Amino acid sequence: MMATGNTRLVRYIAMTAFALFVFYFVSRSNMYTPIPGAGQIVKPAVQPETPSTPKNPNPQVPLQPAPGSPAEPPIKNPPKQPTVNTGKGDDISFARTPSSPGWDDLVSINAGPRMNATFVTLARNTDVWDIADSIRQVEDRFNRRFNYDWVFLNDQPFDETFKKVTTSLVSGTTHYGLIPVEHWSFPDWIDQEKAKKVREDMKERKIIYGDSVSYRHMCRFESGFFFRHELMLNYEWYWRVEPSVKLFCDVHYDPFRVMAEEKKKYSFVLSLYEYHETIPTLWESTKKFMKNHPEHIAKDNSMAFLSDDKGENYNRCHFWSNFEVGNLEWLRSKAYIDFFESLDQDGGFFYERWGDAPVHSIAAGLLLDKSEIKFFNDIGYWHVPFTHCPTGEQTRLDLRCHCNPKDNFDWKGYSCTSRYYELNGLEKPLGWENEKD
Ligand SMILES: Nc1nc2c(ncn2[C@@H]2O[C@H](COP(=O)(O)OP(=O)(O)OP(=O)(O)O)[C@@H](O)[C@H]2O)c(=O)[nH]1
Ligand SMILES: [Mg+2]
Repeated sequence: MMATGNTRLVRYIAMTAFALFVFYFVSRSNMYTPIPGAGQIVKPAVQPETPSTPKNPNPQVPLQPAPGSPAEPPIKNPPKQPTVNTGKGDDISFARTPSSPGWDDLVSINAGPRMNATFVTLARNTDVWDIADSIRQVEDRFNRRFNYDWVFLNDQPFDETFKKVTTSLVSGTTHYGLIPVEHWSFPDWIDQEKAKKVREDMKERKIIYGDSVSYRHMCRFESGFFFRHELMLNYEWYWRVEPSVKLFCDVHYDPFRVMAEEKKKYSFVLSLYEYHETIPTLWESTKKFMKNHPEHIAKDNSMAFLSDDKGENYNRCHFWSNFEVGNLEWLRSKAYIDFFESLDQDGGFFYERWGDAPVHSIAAGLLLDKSEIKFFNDIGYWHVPFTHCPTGEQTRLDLRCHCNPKDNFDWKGYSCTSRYYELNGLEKPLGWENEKD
């Protein structure tokens, strides 16, 4: 009996100890299980103190394999990247106004998601120091906190100096591509003799770059091929940068992400009138395209930006394409490719001197909904000889701009930016009247 009683007592003690033990574990694990949506602290995707990964600031968005490397064939249809992981509105990675959290932090690697995006520059080896200047500005004002890649394209192989200098300056990964000869030569339907006569004639008439063959290849490449280069197939968004440009203001937010969130496809900071002599028949070709492909013309397009008589004549307004942030999938779309190929067949890249700026602009104006074109007032920019200095003193102070507002081209007589505002029913930024001619 005694033994039985003792055994029972021991069993009770053991069971009680076990029950307490189980209770302890359950209660502890409850304490540390995050309750969805209950305000737990989520670590930012990027820890600023992990300098070993500066080239991939967002581990949730894996870096692309080195494009173009022999072992890694280019991704023809890049998988859709997770683009935006927060709703509109401000968060710590998306400071758009001085009252946004994180506005004052211009040092840490930005914690937000990254877009599948790259800078892109077409350049010659001799452009190295001029592009170094541009990169330094882009890095200091924006990319040192975002570390986006940079693709360099050239019709000749890049030399070691070019690669060394640019790689040392870019905070993201750099890629160097050779342009295939088919993208930088006369198509077989072009009459070489006729093209030569045009160049000689333009030289006599002193038309800028009128006698240059390479300038024409450059304009045709930027119009129809850069976005199809194998290195570019890996990306969805691009920001074009030319040698010797300036950025005047801090860029606090990610312009690629702004484009995606606002459903934009093309953007600009400067617009102006093209020289008539370089594009006498561009609009005739455009009208032919519109007739042949009415299916590509957007219903709510920006014809009023391009024409003052509902499409009969081109007013020569265009977005200046040496600065562009845009969507590569739009440029690779059937609509855009049909447009480019139709123009290319007509031969005006060689029989005249069609620039990529009016070509991109007419495409954006006709193939996109007008709401898909963005004007970045807050990106201060200069490419000889024009300045875009943000309108509005408070904006310039908040963004620490170092441009003279008197130089702002936007509201001068030769700019087309007023038309963009009017066409889109936008209110011009405060203070614009003080910056007219
Ligand atoms: N690889 C290569 N790049 C070129 C060539 N010509 C021009 N580019 C690049 O194409 C872009 C446009 O050329 P630019 O010479 O700047 O033309 P632009 O802006 O109309 O004229 P500028 O007022 O002289 O700047 C720049 O990024 C140049 O570096 C060329 O023959 N080969
Ligand atoms: Mg230039």
